[in-house]
Amino acid sequence: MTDGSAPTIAGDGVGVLLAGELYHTAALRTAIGSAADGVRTGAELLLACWLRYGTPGLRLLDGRFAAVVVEGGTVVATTDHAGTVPLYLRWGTDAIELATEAKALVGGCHGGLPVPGTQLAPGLPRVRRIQAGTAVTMVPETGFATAIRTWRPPMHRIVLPEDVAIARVTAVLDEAVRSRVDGRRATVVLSGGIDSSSVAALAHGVGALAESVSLGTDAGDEFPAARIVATHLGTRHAEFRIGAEDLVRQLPWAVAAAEIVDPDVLEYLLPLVVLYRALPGDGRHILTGYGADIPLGGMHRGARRLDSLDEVIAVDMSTFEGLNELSPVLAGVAGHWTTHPFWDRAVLDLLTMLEPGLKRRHGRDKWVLREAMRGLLPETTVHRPKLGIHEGSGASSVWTSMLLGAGVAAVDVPAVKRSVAIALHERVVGRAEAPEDVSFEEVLREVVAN
Ligand code: IOT
Ligand code: MG
Repeated sequence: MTDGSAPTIAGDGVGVLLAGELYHTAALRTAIGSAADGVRTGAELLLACWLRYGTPGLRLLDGRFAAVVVEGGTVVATTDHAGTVPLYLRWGTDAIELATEAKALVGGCHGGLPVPGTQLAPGLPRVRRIQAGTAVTMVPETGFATAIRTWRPPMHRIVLPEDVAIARVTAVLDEAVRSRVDGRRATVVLSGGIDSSSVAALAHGVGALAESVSLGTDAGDEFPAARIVATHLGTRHAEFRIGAEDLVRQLPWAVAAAEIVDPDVLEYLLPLVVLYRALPGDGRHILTGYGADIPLGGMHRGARRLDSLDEVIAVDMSTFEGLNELSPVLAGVAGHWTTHPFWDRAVLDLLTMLEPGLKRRHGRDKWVLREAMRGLLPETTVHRPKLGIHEGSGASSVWTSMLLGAGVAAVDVPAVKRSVAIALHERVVGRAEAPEDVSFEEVLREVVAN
């Protein structure tokens, strides 16, 4: 799972493997100095950084990656600040196996013992996930393991004048988009909400927006809102409409890609997986607006008071681990690469740190972002209220009606959704069955019958 450049490199007795990409590399090159001269790929830069700084140097890396460094008898496995590229570990009696998909590590009868900086993967007793913002050092010979944190969500909040906060958000998000496109042409998955519209406008601003794409179903769409943005920017835009029940039938794909059992999160990820699979062409470079709601409290429309808003933000920022919402596998199953500017390290730090009164202000949610984008987007987009992807696409409601149609009582729907997710996970992750061989309806019938 990489951006296409050579993922492995060896030098000075050190081997590195980089799954993903580094951003904002100019500053890192300066810090490394002449050893960075002639360095081209992310893996080469990681190696140069390692040779100069060692394990603590992993704290300098800013990107979307999982990486492994092998030196002498030591193996170091690390994730980016937010673990956006999942990294799984199985430490058996004679080998350490690492993979960006848990399903690659099932089977075998060893592994699963506690390792610092890791958590058990759901439903897989021998597979552990390297935590977000963590580097785990392992010595296979002795069984020794230790971990350091490379990032933590900020807990403090900063107070800024409105204009300063707005300018900082604009600058940091613009830089995140620039660093992510880096001369390439990008597709933006566009709902027409403020998050994805910001990304589309900034990508267009640097001449990198090849096309925006929107998903709708026969149960609902946000096509008009997305079209307003594309028309305003004057960019190419495509709409994909699919039957809502057919969308829900693709749940095995979403579970296989996300490798999670949380039904709420699966409802967010399912429409995206379906859209990625519907896109024509191969190897697209896709930008999303995903994740903006987490540091900005966008999902919590009910949290009116600033104390409760900041509290839910703190909770969301400490519970995203292992949900794999930003995993590249979601689009990787369709041969595309994704990246998420709102979870750029500097963007995430700033948005999290801003005091909640800048996030809910003058009666608006995500106020500071809306103001930052005012000059780039139509007024209707700047003011458009939040609509979740699971609502706009009908993913939640149609999954519910399919359960009701299968005889599930309304009160049992949430529990049955979870049971279906667990049963699907058992097959497409636990037994690594191909998602095309797993029928949603068959799994649902089995769950209902038990
Ligand atoms: P939402 O914010 O609606 O969508 C996430 C991204 O998916 C959008 O920014 C956009 O890039 C893309 N997208 C959404 N709808 C469409 C569409 N119809 N067509 C094309 N692209 C679309 C959940 C949510 O409401 O999604 N995501 C939250 C976080 C969930 C909470 N997670 C957590 N607490 N760990 C978010 O922050 O984006
Ligand atoms: Mg959003």
